[in-house]
Amino acid sequence: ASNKEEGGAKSAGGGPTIFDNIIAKEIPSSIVYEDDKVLAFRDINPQAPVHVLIIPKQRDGLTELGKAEQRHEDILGHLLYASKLVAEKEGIADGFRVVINSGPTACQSVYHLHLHVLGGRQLKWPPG
Ligand code: DGP
Repeated sequence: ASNKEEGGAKSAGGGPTIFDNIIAKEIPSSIVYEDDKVLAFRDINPQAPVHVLIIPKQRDGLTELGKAEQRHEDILGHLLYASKLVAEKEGIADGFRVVINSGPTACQSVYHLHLHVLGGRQLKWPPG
C-alpha cells in the first residue's frame, strides 16, 4: 500500500481502498475511537509511540483534502475535533501533531481522506 516506495508518483484514484475494509471490519484494526461519522484506529506503520488515523466512515468524494468541497465542511470539522478526543484518550493532549497528506507530492498513499494523530515523543520540525 505504499506509493512512498514508488516515489509517490502514483495518481490519486477514486476506487475503493483498504480503509473500506477496515470500516466494514473485514480486516482487523486496533480501534481507538468511533462514532457514527468517523473511525480512529492505530496506523499499521507507526511513526511515533502514538500514531492514530482518523477517517470519515463515508468517503463521499473525499479521496484527499485537495478535493474537498464546501459540503465537506462539517465532516472536516468533526474529524479535527475527533483528533483532540483521540489525543486526550491516548494521554498526549499536551503535545501532539495532526497531519494530512494530500496528493502524491505529499506522499499520500491511501485515497480515503485521513488525519494522522502523532505524539508520545518529542516531535521535530520541519517534517520531511
Ligand atoms: P498516507 O501516506 O498519508 O496516505 O497514510 C496512509 C497510512 O495508512 C500509512 O501511514 C499506513 C496506513 N495503513 C495502510 N494500510 C493500513 C492497514 O491495512 N491498516 C492500518 N491500520 N493502517 C494502514
